[in-house]
Amino acid sequence: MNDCIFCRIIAGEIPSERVYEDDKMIVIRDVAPAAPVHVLMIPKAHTENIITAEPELLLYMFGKVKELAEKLGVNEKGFRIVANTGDDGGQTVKHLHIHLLGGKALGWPPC
Ligand code: D5M
Repeated sequence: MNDCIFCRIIAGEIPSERVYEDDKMIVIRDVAPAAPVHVLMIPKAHTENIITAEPELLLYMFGKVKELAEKLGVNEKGFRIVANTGDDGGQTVKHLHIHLLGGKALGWPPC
């Protein structure tokens, strides 16, 4: 998966600002933040998106959201999590990732 940018970030071949890491995932600052707080939860094992991922992995990642929101200081005022999926979902990087955005009042709908 050398052509996968997130696999290369996980391997340390491309720099990133990691805010969290464990054996299953990394969490990095988004390079083009859409909010004052904008990080990406990225599993270490390559899988394309929510459709291809094992349910146990998704459960694990969603189970980490509260801890991350507290760490990033957005748990009290609120935040949004987003998993763009496939072409119609606007997924540009084909390695599963969950956006966590906050730090301001976010608009809806997103586009
Ligand atoms: O979102 C893919 C996201 O990945 C998008 O918000 C930019 C971000 N991105 C792309 N390359 C990098 C690097 N190198 N570091 C940090 N963030 C990055 P999607 O949901 O696929 O549209």
